[in-house]
Amino acid sequence: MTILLFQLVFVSGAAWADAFEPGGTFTDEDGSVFEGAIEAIAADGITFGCNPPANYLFCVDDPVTRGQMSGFLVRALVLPPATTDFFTDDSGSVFEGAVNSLADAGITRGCNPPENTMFCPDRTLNRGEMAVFMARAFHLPGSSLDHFDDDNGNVYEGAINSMADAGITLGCNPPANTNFCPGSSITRGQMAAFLTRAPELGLTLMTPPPPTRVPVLSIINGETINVSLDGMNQLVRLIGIETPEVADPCFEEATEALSAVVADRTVRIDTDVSDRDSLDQLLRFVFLTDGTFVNAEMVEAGRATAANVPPDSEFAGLFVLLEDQAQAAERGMWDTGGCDILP
Ligand SMILES: [Ca+2]
Ligand SMILES: [Ca+2]
Ligand SMILES: [Ca+2]
Repeated sequence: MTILLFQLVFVSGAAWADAFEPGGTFTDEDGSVFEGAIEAIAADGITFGCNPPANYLFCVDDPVTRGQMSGFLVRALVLPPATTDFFTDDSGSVFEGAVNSLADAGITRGCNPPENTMFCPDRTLNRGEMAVFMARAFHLPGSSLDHFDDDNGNVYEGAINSMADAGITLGCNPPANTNFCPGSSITRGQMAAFLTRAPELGLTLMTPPPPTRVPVLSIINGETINVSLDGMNQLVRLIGIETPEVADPCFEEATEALSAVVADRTVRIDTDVSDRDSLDQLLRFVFLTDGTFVNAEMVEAGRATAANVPPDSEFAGLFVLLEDQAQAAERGMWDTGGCDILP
């Protein structure tokens, strides 16, 4: 079949023949500094081009959209199709299948945390979002270093530092490279270069183990649940958040808030870096099956505070942001008329 298609392509006219030589699959990036990288990922089946069905163009200078990035990663990781429809805003997008595969593998969470009902497939991918995708697709360890100034408090800072640790990226203001420009877009050519530089840096794309689905048996407190995993009861400590201790104000309210979200439900649990904490509890991000990010929801509701414990820092920036918003809006424990924890 492959041979037949190959022959059909080559007998179908002079314009086609021109398109295939001398510079590989695409013609519009011939001579570009990215051509080697682009032709390499094309040869690996990671990209098909930008003018289907002919696909002899790569659109090297176009910004990468979130949908396109999903397509790149799903093909690079050879992820299987998903049976869950995770997002509402990608219906009819050519990338919907790839987006669902990526979400099912736990590599993307959506674009509107903590609800995560949308993916924003047509929006331009920014460098911060790219860092998150790369950190998860390459299983980059968490970082305790702070590489750049302009991402401080940014929801992507943890992933950006992990990427910088791994040597995948330099800053955006050479030669000082003190900034990362997390909000800037990247071109399809730069994306290709990122993907092909990885092996030189000793990095391998790895399909992550899919998030585990477990029934919630009981709620211990606002940051800990008891689940059934592989036939055993296991305590799961929610990563990155902290709720009041048992004797402190707002303890009951935090426990009730978590219970209202996860009691008697099946949840998806997913690791950051560490498997367990010092108390032998599983350290996990907890999601409802519709994608709702429970850890984040607790902070957003003002029932938990952000508590960054490196190396499990993937969402540390998001949690700080949500805590600031909850405090400003006086939600939950920040409500001076409620179970006020403030002195
Ligand atoms: Ca070419
Ligand atoms: Ca969908
Ligand atoms: Ca920083």
